[in-house]
Amino acid sequence: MSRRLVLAAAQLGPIQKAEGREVAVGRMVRLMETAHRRGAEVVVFPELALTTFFPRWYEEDLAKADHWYETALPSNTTAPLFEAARKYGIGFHLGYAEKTPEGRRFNTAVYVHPSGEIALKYRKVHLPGHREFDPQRRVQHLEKRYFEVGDLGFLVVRAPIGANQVNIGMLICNDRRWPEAWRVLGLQQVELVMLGYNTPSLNMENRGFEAHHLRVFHSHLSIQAGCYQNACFAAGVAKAGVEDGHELFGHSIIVNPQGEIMAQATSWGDELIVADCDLGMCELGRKTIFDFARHRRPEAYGRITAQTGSEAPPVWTPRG
Ligand code: CDT
Repeated sequence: MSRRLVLAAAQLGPIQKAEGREVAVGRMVRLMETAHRRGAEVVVFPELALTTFFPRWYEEDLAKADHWYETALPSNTTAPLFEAARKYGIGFHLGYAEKTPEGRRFNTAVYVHPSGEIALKYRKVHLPGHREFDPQRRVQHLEKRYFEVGDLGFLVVRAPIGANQVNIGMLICNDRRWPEAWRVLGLQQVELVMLGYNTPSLNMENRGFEAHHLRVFHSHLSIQAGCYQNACFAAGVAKAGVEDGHELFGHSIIVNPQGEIMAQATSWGDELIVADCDLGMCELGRKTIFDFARHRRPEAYGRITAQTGSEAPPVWTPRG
């Protein structure tokens, strides 16, 4: 019997610094209504979906940044998302800034079942950017200041979505560029990777020119390769458009296990894209070219976990 999943990626247009969470939540509820009308069983929202991408703003005193974080889910402000999920029978993925009761801060995502229960939580592992104010940069990217490295690993859980049990995993933004992260999910037979991102249209490090179009190309390349090499679907979902004067690219996509783009956002605003996913497609790769049990050679991969930075190779010189 075929296992089909109607998957929606809900791209969000910009959220300005001055806007309250209720504005974003209202827009997200409208996207959930649209998703329901279009038959979706799950909606994936972007990274840090409730606020502007605040790591672009430097705050000397971390406590003064507290207002960007959620201390509970649901809260009064986020409750409408949970109500919409229950009303429409749709699960949703939400990226948000988490502050724990112990005061720890993470860039976090959850998958919420229509019942309102959290079936999976993930805390971003690959934090890009820097910790201190960097005068060389055109725009700051202070994720290393505002978040700790995620401590939950790359988990996969088999959870109900619509009529199916689906192996779901998560990555957040910069994680998508690291094949190791995808492979850890692949080793747990992930079928659907939920992945939100906030990526500036321009390289802000000011250390050389990177063409505008390559930014989107590298994002798609990473997601498409991750899906193909791990025989899974992914929803890669952007926050897009000009936020606080700084442009984030959209181009949200849904990708199948062949690495093909099934649906792509065409605007830089709030936009829902939907794809009808045959989960059985995950089996072909898993049983043939990426049959890990038959073909992987972990004894040759020692450097992957033993080493962080790259090392220069030995020098060979011809004898004669
Ligand atoms: N949010 C996030 O992880 N963005 C990064 C931007 C990298 S530039 C410091 C990304 O990899 O898309």
